Amino acid sequence: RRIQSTELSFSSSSSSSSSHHHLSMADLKSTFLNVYSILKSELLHDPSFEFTDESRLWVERMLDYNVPGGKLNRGLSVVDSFKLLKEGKDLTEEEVFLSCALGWCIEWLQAYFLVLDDIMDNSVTRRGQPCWFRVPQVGMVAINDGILLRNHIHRILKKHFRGKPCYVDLVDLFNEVELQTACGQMIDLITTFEGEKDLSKYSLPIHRRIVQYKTAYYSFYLPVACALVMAGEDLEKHTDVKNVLVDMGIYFQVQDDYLDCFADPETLGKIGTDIEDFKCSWLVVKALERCNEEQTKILYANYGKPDPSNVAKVKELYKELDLEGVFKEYESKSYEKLTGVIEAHQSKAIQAVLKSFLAKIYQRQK
Ligand code: GPP
Ligand code: MG
Ligand code: MG
Ligand code: MG
Repeated sequence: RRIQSTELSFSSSSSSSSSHHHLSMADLKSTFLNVYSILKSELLHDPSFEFTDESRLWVERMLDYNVPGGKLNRGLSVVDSFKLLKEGKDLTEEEVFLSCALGWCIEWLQAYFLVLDDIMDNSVTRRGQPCWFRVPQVGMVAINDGILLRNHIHRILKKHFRGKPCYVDLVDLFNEVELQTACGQMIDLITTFEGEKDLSKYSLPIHRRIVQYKTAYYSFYLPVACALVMAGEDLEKHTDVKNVLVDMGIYFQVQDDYLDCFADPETLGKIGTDIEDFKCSWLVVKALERCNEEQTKILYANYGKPDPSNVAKVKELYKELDLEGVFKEYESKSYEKLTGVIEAHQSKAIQAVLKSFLAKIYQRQK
Protein backbone atom coordinates (compact mmCIF):
# COMPACT_ATOMS: atom_id res chain seq x y z
CA ARG A 1 0.00 0.00 0.00
CA ARG A 2 1.33 3.40 -0.94
CA ILE A 3 1.27 5.90 1.89
CA GLN A 4 -0.58 9.06 1.05
CA SER A 5 1.03 12.08 2.59
CA THR A 6 -2.39 13.31 3.71
CA GLU A 7 -2.54 10.35 6.08
CA LEU A 8 0.03 12.09 8.23
CA SER A 9 -2.47 14.86 9.00
CA PHE A 10 -0.16 17.54 10.29
CA SER A 11 -2.42 19.59 12.48
CA SER A 12 -0.34 22.74 12.25
CA SER A 13 -0.15 22.75 8.50
CA SER A 14 -3.67 21.86 7.51
CA SER A 15 -4.38 25.49 6.72
CA SER A 16 -1.21 25.93 4.73
CA SER A 17 -0.81 24.95 1.12
CA SER A 18 2.96 24.74 1.38
CA SER A 19 4.66 21.35 1.43
CA HIS A 20 6.91 22.50 4.27
CA HIS A 21 5.93 21.98 7.85
CA HIS A 22 6.52 23.91 10.96
CA LEU A 23 5.87 21.55 13.83
CA SER A 24 5.30 22.50 17.45
CA MET A 25 6.11 19.96 20.19
CA ALA A 26 2.44 18.91 20.59
CA ASP A 27 2.02 18.50 16.82
CA LEU A 28 5.23 16.56 16.73
CA LYS A 29 3.91 13.99 19.19
CA SER A 30 0.65 13.46 17.31
CA THR A 31 2.44 13.30 13.95
CA PHE A 32 4.85 10.81 15.49
CA LEU A 33 1.96 8.63 16.69
CA ASN A 34 0.36 8.79 13.24
CA VAL A 35 3.55 7.44 11.74
CA TYR A 36 3.36 4.54 14.22
CA SER A 37 -0.03 3.53 12.81
CA ILE A 38 1.33 3.65 9.28
CA LEU A 39 4.42 1.59 10.08
CA LYS A 40 2.37 -0.94 12.03
CA SER A 41 -0.09 -1.33 9.19
CA GLU A 42 2.76 -1.89 6.72
CA LEU A 43 4.28 -4.57 8.94
CA LEU A 44 0.92 -6.28 9.37
CA HIS A 45 0.65 -6.51 5.58
CA ASP A 46 4.27 -7.39 4.90
CA PRO A 47 4.20 -9.71 1.88
CA SER A 48 7.16 -11.72 3.27
CA PHE A 49 4.69 -13.65 5.40
CA GLU A 50 1.25 -15.02 4.63
CA PHE A 51 -0.58 -13.73 7.68
CA THR A 52 -3.67 -15.44 8.98
CA ASP A 53 -6.17 -13.33 10.91
CA GLU A 54 -4.93 -14.94 14.10
CA SER A 55 -1.25 -14.25 13.49
CA ARG A 56 -1.92 -10.70 12.36
CA LEU A 57 -3.91 -10.04 15.51
CA TRP A 58 -1.10 -11.47 17.63
CA VAL A 59 1.49 -9.16 16.11
CA GLU A 60 -0.82 -6.17 16.36
CA ARG A 61 -1.53 -6.82 20.05
CA MET A 62 2.16 -7.45 20.71
CA LEU A 63 3.16 -4.17 19.01
CA ASP A 64 0.50 -2.08 20.73
CA TYR A 65 1.47 -3.58 24.08
CA ASN A 66 5.21 -3.08 23.74
CA VAL A 67 6.13 -0.34 21.29
CA PRO A 68 4.26 2.95 21.81
CA GLY A 69 3.61 3.01 25.59
CA GLY A 70 6.79 4.66 26.85
CA LYS A 71 7.93 8.26 27.16
CA LEU A 72 9.05 8.17 23.50
CA ASN A 73 12.05 10.34 24.39
CA ARG A 74 14.44 8.43 22.18
CA GLY A 75 12.19 8.40 19.14
CA LEU A 76 11.06 12.00 19.39
CA SER A 77 14.68 13.06 19.82
CA VAL A 78 15.46 11.94 16.29
CA VAL A 79 12.88 14.34 14.85
CA ASP A 80 13.77 17.04 17.33
CA SER A 81 17.49 16.72 16.59
CA PHE A 82 16.98 16.61 12.84
CA LYS A 83 14.93 19.82 13.04
CA LEU A 84 17.62 21.54 15.08
CA LEU A 85 20.29 20.43 12.61
CA LYS A 86 18.22 22.10 9.88
CA GLU A 87 18.61 25.34 11.84
CA GLY A 88 15.08 26.68 11.64
CA LYS A 89 14.32 25.61 8.08
CA ASP A 90 10.94 23.88 8.01
CA LEU A 91 11.07 20.21 7.16
CA THR A 92 9.52 18.77 4.03
CA GLU A 93 6.72 16.29 4.48
CA GLU A 94 9.08 13.50 3.48
CA GLU A 95 11.70 14.61 5.98
CA VAL A 96 9.11 14.65 8.75
CA PHE A 97 7.92 11.17 7.84
CA LEU A 98 11.41 9.71 7.52
CA SER A 99 12.73 11.22 10.76
CA CYS A 100 9.63 9.88 12.54
CA ALA A 101 10.15 6.45 10.98
CA LEU A 102 13.76 6.44 12.18
CA GLY A 103 12.59 7.52 15.63
CA TRP A 104 10.20 4.57 15.63
CA CYS A 105 13.03 2.22 14.66
CA ILE A 106 14.68 3.22 17.95
CA GLU A 107 11.42 2.72 19.84
CA TRP A 108 11.15 -0.74 18.21
CA LEU A 109 14.73 -1.47 19.29
CA GLN A 110 13.87 -0.37 22.81
CA ALA A 111 10.74 -2.58 22.85
CA TYR A 112 12.82 -5.54 21.69
CA PHE A 113 15.39 -4.94 24.44
CA LEU A 114 12.80 -4.41 27.17
CA VAL A 115 10.75 -7.51 26.35
CA LEU A 116 13.89 -9.62 26.70
CA ASP A 117 15.44 -7.64 29.57
CA ASP A 118 12.32 -8.14 31.68
CA ILE A 119 12.61 -11.90 31.27
CA MET A 120 16.32 -11.82 32.17
CA ASP A 121 15.75 -9.51 35.17
CA ASN A 122 12.64 -11.41 36.28
CA SER A 123 10.77 -8.11 36.39
CA VAL A 124 7.11 -7.71 37.24
CA THR A 125 5.80 -4.53 35.62
CA ARG A 126 6.84 -2.18 32.83
CA ARG A 127 5.24 1.09 31.76
CA GLY A 128 2.47 0.57 34.30
CA GLN A 129 1.39 -2.88 33.11
CA PRO A 130 2.61 -6.45 33.58
CA CYS A 131 5.79 -7.28 31.67
CA TRP A 132 4.86 -8.86 28.34
CA PHE A 133 6.11 -12.35 29.28
CA ARG A 134 3.85 -12.25 32.36
CA VAL A 135 0.70 -11.76 30.28
CA PRO A 136 -1.34 -15.00 30.29
CA GLN A 137 -0.76 -16.99 27.09
CA VAL A 138 2.37 -15.05 26.26
CA GLY A 139 5.07 -16.55 28.50
CA MET A 140 8.14 -17.56 26.53
CA VAL A 141 6.49 -16.64 23.22
CA ALA A 142 7.81 -13.25 24.33
CA ILE A 143 11.31 -14.36 23.33
CA ASN A 144 10.20 -14.88 19.77
CA ASP A 145 8.24 -11.62 19.89
CA GLY A 146 11.52 -9.92 20.83
CA ILE A 147 13.13 -11.45 17.73
CA LEU A 148 10.20 -10.22 15.61
CA LEU A 149 10.51 -6.71 17.01
CA ARG A 150 14.18 -6.76 16.11
CA ASN A 151 13.44 -7.82 12.55
CA HIS A 152 10.77 -5.16 12.13
CA ILE A 153 13.47 -2.49 12.44
CA HIS A 154 15.17 -3.76 9.31
CA ARG A 155 11.85 -4.11 7.46
CA ILE A 156 11.11 -0.44 8.21
CA LEU A 157 14.59 0.66 7.16
CA LYS A 158 14.41 -1.34 3.96
CA LYS A 159 10.96 -0.12 3.01
CA HIS A 160 11.64 3.56 3.58
CA PHE A 161 15.38 4.07 3.14
CA ARG A 162 16.51 1.53 0.54
CA GLY A 163 17.93 3.46 -2.38
CA LYS A 164 18.71 6.53 -0.30
CA PRO A 165 22.38 7.44 0.14
CA CYS A 166 22.12 7.06 3.93
CA TYR A 167 20.70 3.50 3.85
CA VAL A 168 23.95 1.60 4.33
CA ASP A 169 25.07 3.93 7.12
CA LEU A 170 21.76 3.49 8.94
CA VAL A 171 21.80 -0.30 8.75
CA ASP A 172 25.39 -0.27 9.90
CA LEU A 173 24.60 2.10 12.77
CA PHE A 174 21.70 0.00 14.06
CA ASN A 175 23.78 -3.16 13.86
CA GLU A 176 26.73 -1.60 15.66
CA VAL A 177 24.60 -0.13 18.45
CA GLU A 178 22.66 -3.37 18.90
CA LEU A 179 25.91 -5.26 19.32
CA GLN A 180 27.19 -2.76 21.87
CA THR A 181 23.94 -3.05 23.84
CA ALA A 182 24.00 -6.84 23.82
CA CYS A 183 27.60 -6.74 25.09
CA GLY A 184 26.57 -4.32 27.84
CA GLN A 185 23.68 -6.61 28.76
CA MET A 186 26.10 -9.54 28.84
CA ILE A 187 28.43 -7.85 31.33
CA ASP A 188 25.42 -6.65 33.37
CA LEU A 189 24.29 -10.29 33.61
CA ILE A 190 27.57 -12.15 34.08
CA THR A 191 28.71 -9.70 36.75
CA THR A 192 25.76 -10.83 38.87
CA PHE A 193 26.24 -14.57 38.73
CA GLU A 194 29.91 -15.07 38.18
CA GLY A 195 30.81 -17.61 40.86
CA GLU A 196 30.06 -16.81 44.48
CA LYS A 197 28.08 -13.60 45.02
CA ASP A 198 30.86 -11.22 45.91
CA LEU A 199 30.17 -7.54 46.40
CA SER A 200 33.86 -6.69 46.68
CA LYS A 201 34.25 -6.82 42.90
CA TYR A 202 31.72 -3.99 42.40
CA SER A 203 33.24 -0.59 41.69
CA LEU A 204 32.53 2.64 39.82
CA PRO A 205 34.67 1.73 36.78
CA ILE A 206 32.83 -1.62 36.43
CA HIS A 207 29.49 0.13 36.77
CA ARG A 208 30.51 2.70 34.19
CA ARG A 209 31.53 0.05 31.68
CA ILE A 210 28.24 -1.81 32.06
CA VAL A 211 25.99 1.22 31.66
CA GLN A 212 27.98 2.78 28.86
CA TYR A 213 27.34 -0.30 26.74
CA LYS A 214 23.91 -1.46 27.90
CA THR A 215 22.24 1.97 27.89
CA ALA A 216 24.20 4.95 26.61
CA TYR A 217 24.78 3.96 22.99
CA TYR A 218 21.24 2.99 22.09
CA SER A 219 19.47 5.57 24.25
CA PHE A 220 21.59 8.66 23.61
CA TYR A 221 24.10 8.24 20.84
CA LEU A 222 21.72 6.42 18.47
CA PRO A 223 18.94 9.07 18.22
CA VAL A 224 21.39 11.89 17.49
CA ALA A 225 23.48 9.69 15.19
CA CYS A 226 20.31 8.86 13.20
CA ALA A 227 19.56 12.57 12.81
CA LEU A 228 23.15 13.30 11.76
CA VAL A 229 23.15 10.50 9.17
CA MET A 230 19.80 11.69 7.78
CA ALA A 231 21.24 15.20 7.55
CA GLY A 232 24.07 13.78 5.44
CA GLU A 233 26.76 14.09 8.10
CA ASP A 234 29.72 11.74 8.40
CA LEU A 235 29.61 10.16 11.88
CA GLU A 236 33.38 9.73 11.95
CA LYS A 237 33.64 13.50 12.23
CA HIS A 238 31.45 13.65 15.31
CA THR A 239 33.29 11.66 17.95
CA ASP A 240 33.06 14.65 20.31
CA VAL A 241 29.26 14.53 20.04
CA LYS A 242 29.36 10.80 20.69
CA ASN A 243 31.47 11.31 23.81
CA VAL A 244 29.07 13.84 25.37
CA LEU A 245 26.10 11.61 24.55
CA VAL A 246 27.76 8.59 26.12
CA ASP A 247 28.38 10.63 29.29
CA MET A 248 24.75 11.77 29.21
CA GLY A 249 23.69 8.14 28.87
CA ILE A 250 25.76 7.14 31.87
CA TYR A 251 24.09 9.89 33.90
CA PHE A 252 20.70 8.61 32.64
CA GLN A 253 21.41 5.05 33.80
CA VAL A 254 22.56 6.32 37.22
CA GLN A 255 19.12 7.95 37.44
CA ASP A 256 17.57 4.61 36.39
CA ASP A 257 19.49 2.84 39.16
CA TYR A 258 18.47 5.48 41.70
CA LEU A 259 14.79 5.38 40.66
CA ASP A 260 14.79 1.56 40.78
CA CYS A 261 15.07 1.86 44.56
CA PHE A 262 13.72 5.29 45.49
CA ALA A 263 10.93 6.11 43.03
CA ASP A 264 7.27 5.33 43.58
CA PRO A 265 6.59 2.30 41.30
CA GLU A 266 3.25 3.90 40.43
CA THR A 267 5.03 6.92 38.89
CA LEU A 268 7.94 4.92 37.50
CA GLY A 269 5.67 2.34 35.86
CA LYS A 270 7.94 -0.50 36.96
CA ILE A 271 8.86 -2.24 40.20
CA GLY A 272 12.56 -2.23 40.97
CA THR A 273 14.44 -5.55 41.08
CA ASP A 274 18.09 -4.45 41.27
CA ILE A 275 18.61 -5.37 44.94
CA GLU A 276 17.03 -8.82 44.53
CA ASP A 277 18.98 -9.37 41.30
CA PHE A 278 22.37 -8.55 42.87
CA LYS A 279 22.87 -5.87 40.20
CA CYS A 280 26.00 -3.74 40.03
CA SER A 281 23.82 -0.66 40.58
CA TRP A 282 25.26 2.81 41.15
CA LEU A 283 23.59 2.72 44.57
CA VAL A 284 25.36 -0.39 45.80
CA VAL A 285 28.68 0.95 44.51
CA LYS A 286 28.14 4.22 46.41
CA ALA A 287 26.98 2.31 49.50
CA LEU A 288 30.15 0.18 49.48
CA GLU A 289 32.25 3.37 49.33
CA ARG A 290 30.50 4.79 52.39
CA CYS A 291 29.91 1.77 54.65
CA ASN A 292 31.71 1.22 57.94
CA GLU A 293 32.63 -2.34 58.88
CA GLU A 294 29.32 -3.13 60.51
CA GLN A 295 27.27 -1.67 57.66
CA THR A 296 29.34 -3.62 55.15
CA LYS A 297 28.34 -6.82 56.95
CA ILE A 298 24.66 -5.87 56.72
CA LEU A 299 25.01 -5.19 53.00
CA TYR A 300 26.81 -8.46 52.32
CA ALA A 301 24.23 -10.41 54.32
CA ASN A 302 21.19 -8.92 52.57
CA TYR A 303 22.08 -7.88 49.01
CA GLY A 304 20.95 -10.14 46.16
CA LYS A 305 18.32 -12.11 48.13
CA PRO A 306 14.73 -12.46 46.90
CA ASP A 307 13.14 -12.15 50.36
CA PRO A 308 11.40 -8.77 50.94
CA SER A 309 12.85 -8.57 54.47
CA ASN A 310 16.39 -8.68 53.05
CA VAL A 311 15.51 -6.03 50.48
CA ALA A 312 14.04 -3.83 53.22
CA LYS A 313 17.30 -4.04 55.20
CA VAL A 314 19.30 -2.90 52.17
CA LYS A 315 16.92 0.02 51.59
CA GLU A 316 17.16 0.98 55.25
CA LEU A 317 20.93 1.04 54.97
CA TYR A 318 20.75 3.18 51.80
CA LYS A 319 18.66 5.71 53.75
CA GLU A 320 21.10 5.64 56.67
CA LEU A 321 23.98 6.35 54.26
CA ASP A 322 21.99 9.25 52.74
CA LEU A 323 22.29 7.88 49.22
CA GLU A 324 19.44 10.21 48.25
CA GLY A 325 21.66 13.16 49.13
CA VAL A 326 24.66 11.60 47.40
CA PHE A 327 22.55 11.16 44.27
CA LYS A 328 21.23 14.75 44.31
CA GLU A 329 24.82 15.96 44.54
CA TYR A 330 25.86 13.69 41.65
CA GLU A 331 22.88 14.87 39.62
CA SER A 332 23.65 18.58 39.86
CA LYS A 333 27.40 18.01 39.32
CA SER A 334 26.70 15.93 36.20
CA TYR A 335 24.35 18.58 34.86
CA GLU A 336 26.96 21.31 35.31
CA LYS A 337 29.70 19.22 33.74
CA LEU A 338 27.59 18.21 30.73
CA THR A 339 26.39 21.78 30.20
CA GLY A 340 29.99 22.99 30.27
CA VAL A 341 31.08 20.46 27.65
CA ILE A 342 28.06 21.22 25.47
CA GLU A 343 28.63 24.97 25.57
CA ALA A 344 32.21 24.46 24.44
CA HIS A 345 31.03 22.83 21.19
CA GLN A 346 31.78 24.87 18.06
CA SER A 347 28.39 24.36 16.41
CA LYS A 348 25.34 26.18 17.81
CA ALA A 349 23.00 23.70 16.10
CA ILE A 350 24.70 20.75 17.78
CA GLN A 351 24.70 22.61 21.10
CA ALA A 352 20.93 22.98 20.72
CA VAL A 353 20.51 19.27 19.95
CA LEU A 354 22.50 18.24 23.02
CA LYS A 355 20.88 20.78 25.35
CA SER A 356 17.42 19.72 24.25
CA PHE A 357 18.26 16.11 25.03
CA LEU A 358 19.73 16.97 28.44
CA ALA A 359 16.69 19.08 29.37
CA LYS A 360 14.45 16.07 28.72
CA ILE A 361 16.13 13.96 31.37
CA TYR A 362 17.45 16.35 34.02
CA GLN A 363 15.76 15.62 37.36
CA ARG A 364 13.39 13.14 35.76
CA GLN A 365 10.99 11.26 38.04
CA LYS A 366 10.29 8.43 35.63
C1 GPP B 1 18.59 -1.30 30.84
O1 GPP B 1 18.89 -1.98 31.99
C2 GPP B 1 19.21 -1.98 29.68
C3 GPP B 1 18.51 -2.50 28.68
C4 GPP B 1 17.03 -2.39 28.64
C5 GPP B 1 19.23 -3.18 27.55
C6 GPP B 1 18.77 -4.59 27.35
C7 GPP B 1 19.56 -5.21 26.28
C8 GPP B 1 19.31 -6.39 25.68
C9 GPP B 1 20.23 -6.88 24.61
C10 GPP B 1 18.14 -7.24 26.03
P1 GPP B 1 17.84 -2.17 33.19
O2 GPP B 1 17.57 -3.63 33.36
O3 GPP B 1 18.33 -1.41 34.37
O4 GPP B 1 16.50 -1.47 32.65
P2 GPP B 1 15.13 -1.44 33.45
O5 GPP B 1 15.41 -0.80 34.79
O6 GPP B 1 14.24 -0.57 32.60
O7 GPP B 1 14.67 -2.85 33.55
MG1 MG C 1 18.57 -5.40 32.90
MG1 MG D 1 15.68 -4.59 33.71
MG1 MG E 1 17.05 -0.41 35.94
